[in-house]
Amino acid sequence: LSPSYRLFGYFRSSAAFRVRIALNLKGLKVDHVSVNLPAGLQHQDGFRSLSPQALVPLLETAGGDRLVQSMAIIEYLDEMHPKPAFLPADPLGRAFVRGLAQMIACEIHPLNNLRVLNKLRELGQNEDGITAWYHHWLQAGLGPVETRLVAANAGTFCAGESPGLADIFLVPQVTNAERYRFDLGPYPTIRRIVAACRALPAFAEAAPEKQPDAA
Ligand SMILES: N[C@@H](CCC(=O)N[C@@H](CS)C(=O)NCC(=O)O)C(=O)O
Repeated sequence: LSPSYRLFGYFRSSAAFRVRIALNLKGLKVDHVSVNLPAGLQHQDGFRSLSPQALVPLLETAGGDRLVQSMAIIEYLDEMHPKPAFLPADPLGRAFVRGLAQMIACEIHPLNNLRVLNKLRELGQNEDGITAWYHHWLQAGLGPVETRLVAANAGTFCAGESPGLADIFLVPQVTNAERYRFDLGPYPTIRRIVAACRALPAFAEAAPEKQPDAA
């Protein structure tokens, strides 16, 4: 069976990591194209002509359509390949899960992205300042995620007994936090859920260090 999708990503990109998890959970075959972000390849004309924002991930379908933004890509995959479902059946459950995913995707991740950190460096911030910035936004974002999970009496995963959209966003963000030596002690529910996810091959095989382009 030839792959029906092509994923432009980078091993360390947590947004691409989300899409890798989603593809694995759906059991979909994919060809990986590595875009070396630290080397700036996302800014070259070749990639920018595919993705005007110069960001990964970008998913190309068998029909040649190109999709950007990990949330949109993952919801597209969920609609095209409904089993296993990434969202609960009830509207309240769906809003809960989407809320968690957006707390990560909209309120934490964009502030700690490579281009933002590079801009801070350009404005004269040293590496201690960069780490303080990074940790600040993690703390501001993960605390409320933990609170919501505790209040909802989260199951093995963010919403019940099977992994879904919120877990797909949580694991890469926690992986980034670990890389930046952020203390996850105050977030026991997050740690428990992430451990449960990592025990699944779909998550484990999507991890940065498992990718062929890992440095
Ligand atoms: N909101 C976007 C974020 C995409 C994004 O920020 N990608 C990062 C890697 S995780 C990137 O390509 N960064 C390149 C840069 O900062 O120059 C999504 O969810 O797809």
